[in-house]
Amino acid sequence: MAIPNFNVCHKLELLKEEGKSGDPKHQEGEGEEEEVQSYEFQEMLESLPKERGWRTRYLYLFQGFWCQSKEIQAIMSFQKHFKSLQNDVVLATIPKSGTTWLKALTFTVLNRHRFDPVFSTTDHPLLTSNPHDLVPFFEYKLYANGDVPDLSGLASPRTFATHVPFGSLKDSIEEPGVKVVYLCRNPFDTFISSWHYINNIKSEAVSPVSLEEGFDLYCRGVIGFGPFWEHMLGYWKESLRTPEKVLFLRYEDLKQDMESNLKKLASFLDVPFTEEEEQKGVVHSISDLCSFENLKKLEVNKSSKSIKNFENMHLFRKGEVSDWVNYLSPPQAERLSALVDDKLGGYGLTFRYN
Ligand code: PAP
Repeated sequence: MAIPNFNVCHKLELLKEEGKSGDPKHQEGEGEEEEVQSYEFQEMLESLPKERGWRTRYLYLFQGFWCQSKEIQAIMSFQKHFKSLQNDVVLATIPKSGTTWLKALTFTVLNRHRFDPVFSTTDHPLLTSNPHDLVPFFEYKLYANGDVPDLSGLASPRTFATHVPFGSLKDSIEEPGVKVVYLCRNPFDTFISSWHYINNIKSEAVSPVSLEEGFDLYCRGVIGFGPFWEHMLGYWKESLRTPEKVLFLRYEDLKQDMESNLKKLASFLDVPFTEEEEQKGVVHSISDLCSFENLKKLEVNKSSKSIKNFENMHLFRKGEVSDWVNYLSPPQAERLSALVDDKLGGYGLTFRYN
């Protein structure tokens, strides 16, 4: 199978409307490339509540979650133009909860008859492509920069990814048979992973976010695609309401028992492992191929960029559960713990921290 290649049909008319309504304004965006925007978009942006951003000057409260202006443009384009098809698969996460891992696993499970993970020593796409190249994000790849991609040539099941909360995704995936896999990670590790990542990738023009400042923003819900509790709850509730449509997985469970979670994933996607495959070691091979240790050491994950401006190497830091204990003070841990209990405790959404 060729690695997906997405042709751009046309630019979203919302963007880059130079000449349509006078001089277009420029996006603020400390550390980001300047981009020409329409007055309509700029006006809409200015009407939104905003807070200090983590790697751009501002985060805006859009459709009830915090995100950057470029993400808003892409999400609007996605919401307007994307048409789901039966059997589409959408991988959903809040950033730093194991997106890269989930992409690797899902791609390998769905394509295992083309690319045998048991004999994958040299020719499996994961060995030469970062998982983000194999399963594209709606908002960072397909619909980024006002692009409207031609997705008609993609083989079924088409597999996509997103960070948007369920409320902003649901209208786009109404087609029967569309499946969503959500990967959730405990908020403590997700915060620490986000804090490291953002300070690694942010441009020098943006002042670093200290641990204290980042922690306070996180606890107030101000993080990309947050508040984290609303993101998690949206998918959690939907997984309880329509378990055939939304599968809710946990990072910590994958760490502890990859094989049974891989079986759960394959069954949910209607491609369960056969007994013969299990005996042949397919499940085990997928787990090995997608492991943190294996992916981290690959050249493509050490030296390339799959998403503009983001070096792949920063996607593979430690890959552990409970690294947060090395960073958060006891009062910080207490504050976050109380917040998690308060926001999620009543819904039966619990986490393991070791
Ligand atoms: P993204 O949302 O920007 O795509 P995402 O992949 O969700 O990032 O998160 C990266 C985290 O997943 C990192 O966690 P850490 O900072 O605590 O180390 C990264 O190490 C971890 N990760 C990446 N690949 C794997 C993997 N194969 N197995 C386990 N963890 C992984």
